[in-house]
Amino acid sequence: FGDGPVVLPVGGPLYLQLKRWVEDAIKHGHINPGDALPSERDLAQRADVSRVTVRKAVQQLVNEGVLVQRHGSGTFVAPETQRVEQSLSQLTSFTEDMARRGMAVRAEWLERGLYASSPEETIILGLGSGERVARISRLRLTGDMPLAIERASLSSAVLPDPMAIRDSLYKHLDLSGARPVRAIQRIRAANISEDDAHLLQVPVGSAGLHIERISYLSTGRVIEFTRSIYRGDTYDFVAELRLGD
Ligand code: 16G
Repeated sequence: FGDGPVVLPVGGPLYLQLKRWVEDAIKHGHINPGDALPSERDLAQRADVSRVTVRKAVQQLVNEGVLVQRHGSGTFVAPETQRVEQSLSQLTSFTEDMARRGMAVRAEWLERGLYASSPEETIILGLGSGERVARISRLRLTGDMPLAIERASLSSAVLPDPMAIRDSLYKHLDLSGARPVRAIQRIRAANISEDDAHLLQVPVGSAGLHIERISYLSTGRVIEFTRSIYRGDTYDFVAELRLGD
């Protein structure tokens, strides 16, 4: 951001002028993804505006995802996100997909245990009366970057001890001879809700992909019902199409 005076573009309220100045500096490559923003006091002095004006401009840019705030270390130009290509033609797990790309995976557990099932889970998973459901919800990350939130439900008959899963659900199922062999996946556009946006570190209401996967064992039994929110700024889902008969 240099250290000279900040010359604001003219027109409109001061905070919008400052906001535009920051946007232009990024657009013209004067500042780069990952660069730190000068302190509020410094910017206010250099642009000859109040700190309240700086705070308002910065807040809007944070809400729009142009800047990111990290507790204790300041405000930065948002890093450019690398997009991930995900094939839609193969039944793979998140861990396998990331390993193939050489990306490190990590999970933060949001929920894990056995619960009384909801009517929807009972129907989709074909649960017997009184049969409990195993729920595992995770924030899935590569390094520090959150990619998706996955909320999976499975019958407690196939997953009696959800606490025993170490990292990969499919690996765990594989070891117990219950790896799904087929799945139906439905993808829909969604605006990311406030709670999920917070976890995914994206602005509230930004574009996401809502994905529902119902997967089956070779016996035809439904084994998994998972609802996920993937970041729209990160994922491309790709399928190969062939001319039909
Ligand atoms: C994928 C699946 C999810 C499955 C998970 C298992 C989608 C949208 N979702 O992320 O349904 O539960 O893989 O991954 O593709 P894991 O074996 O790494 O836990």
